[in-house]
Amino acid sequence: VDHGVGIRPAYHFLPAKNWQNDPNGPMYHKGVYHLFYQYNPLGAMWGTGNLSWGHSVSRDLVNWVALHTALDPTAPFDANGCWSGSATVLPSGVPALLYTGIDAHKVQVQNVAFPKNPADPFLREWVKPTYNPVILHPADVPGDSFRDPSTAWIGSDGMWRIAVAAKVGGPMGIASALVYRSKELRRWKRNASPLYTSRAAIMVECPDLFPVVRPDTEEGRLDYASIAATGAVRHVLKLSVMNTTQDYYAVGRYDDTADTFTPQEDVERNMDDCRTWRRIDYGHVYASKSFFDAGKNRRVLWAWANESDSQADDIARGWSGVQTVPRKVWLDGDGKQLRQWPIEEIETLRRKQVISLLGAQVNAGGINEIVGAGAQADVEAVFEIPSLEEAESFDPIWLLDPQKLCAEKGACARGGVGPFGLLAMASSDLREYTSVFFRVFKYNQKYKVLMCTDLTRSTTRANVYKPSYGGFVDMDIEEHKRSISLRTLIDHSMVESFGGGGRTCITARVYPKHVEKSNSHMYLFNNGTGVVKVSRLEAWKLATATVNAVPRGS
Ligand code: DQQ
Repeated sequence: VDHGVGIRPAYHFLPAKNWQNDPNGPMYHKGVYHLFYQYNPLGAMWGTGNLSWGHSVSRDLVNWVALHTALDPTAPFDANGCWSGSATVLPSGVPALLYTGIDAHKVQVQNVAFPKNPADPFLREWVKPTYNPVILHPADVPGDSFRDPSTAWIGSDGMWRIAVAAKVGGPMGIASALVYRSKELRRWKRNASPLYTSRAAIMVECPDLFPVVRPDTEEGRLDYASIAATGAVRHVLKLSVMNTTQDYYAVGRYDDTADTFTPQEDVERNMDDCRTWRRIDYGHVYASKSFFDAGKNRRVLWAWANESDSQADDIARGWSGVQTVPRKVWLDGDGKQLRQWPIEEIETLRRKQVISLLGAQVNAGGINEIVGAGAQADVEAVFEIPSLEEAESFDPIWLLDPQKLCAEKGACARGGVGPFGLLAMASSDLREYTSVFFRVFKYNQKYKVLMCTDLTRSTTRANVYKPSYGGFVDMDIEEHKRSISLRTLIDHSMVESFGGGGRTCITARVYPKHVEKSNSHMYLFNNGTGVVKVSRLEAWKLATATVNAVPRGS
């Protein structure tokens, strides 16, 4: 029995086999993109340690060649695992990797590694200097809660800085992003004040600090977070919170003298509790990490999408864990939120356009097939709502939990304006489908847009996690001519959606049963009381990318 039939992604990044989790050290170096990742060479489970850094290279961020593991747990300072970390391209052009080692005593320490031969275009071999570890866990941080060094940046005094996640002050400590400073990445000194703390979060992981500018302002080279936070430049701090397994971010100001990050004020959010911040993705991703792509002067983010079926299923299939498509990220014109969009290179996989139409409509209760889109597709739709009169009224209690609201008001629950959107990975009898949709509510003389990916009908298989994911789309729908866009990338078990031009992203893993024997269908649907216009609809079948040179599982 081939357990992976129809499920293995065809253009998302995953190794040939085995377990992967966090993206590590993404970088652009002399025309080559590198992606490292948490990897278990021994099987399809996370295991009890002993993780390596898998390593692949690419010229286009779409097709990847697998190299040997870059870091393996071979030294006393990483004997029990090479955990997450980041790459920093030094001004000399030579990159360095900073990562967490689980040492021989199972204590977390920070290490550095350099390319053995910096002239090798693929940087195949990495050396770990014997002077490692470069940072030991401080006395006020438990040895199991000190990890994930960020990409280094240069402060106003010319010194390097990194952020390291830590739980400060004993077992019930305070989640902190500590800052360490160094002249040469070898001798590090901890700053007295952390970059940011959040008592409520307890422990954070994989901190990422980066500068952003609005697209309507002049773009600088946003490679280091050192760029003075003046004028159009803002900073984003992303933290992965362990106890919710979600990635949160805030736009704010990084003070490059004090090395502190202050989130911008925002009603509805408590800046001291990073679990109330905006989310990188309202679906199933974790441990995201971005890098500056000097080749195209853009910031690109990766994130890990864990499996949502059982570990036994993963082991039977022989692989587990997918990366999202690389996403370009920038600051929205509102100055408060990020926008994310699949890098343009993904469009090179668009082989066959299955539909292109303008000015269609989906009637109330209607469903229209997008013929031929299948299980490897890229769909872009712009929905226009002729009248917002029918919008249901919004209860402010829902602000706290959009996911719960999506669970209460699924695709089948008739609404006023919406639910309307897509049914993807659908079986021909519609016993299985994954719905991605919007619903518009009336709220405070304005409108509130909810986006959901509902997995409750995604598979008839047992032992699969099938929630209804949800997030609000922070946009004024009236100012946008009562229009809202949806782009969804479908890749077998990945359904990755970008709502409102990338303001709200929802990534889901799905395991439909019908794909073992038959094709998948896609539909537009509208379960509201009024007509929804589809002012633009384009869909393509996507080609299979060469990802780590393995034949597909099906
Ligand atoms: N995964 C790594 C850690 C990190 C966690 C270990 C986040 O370094 O904190 O695989 O998923």
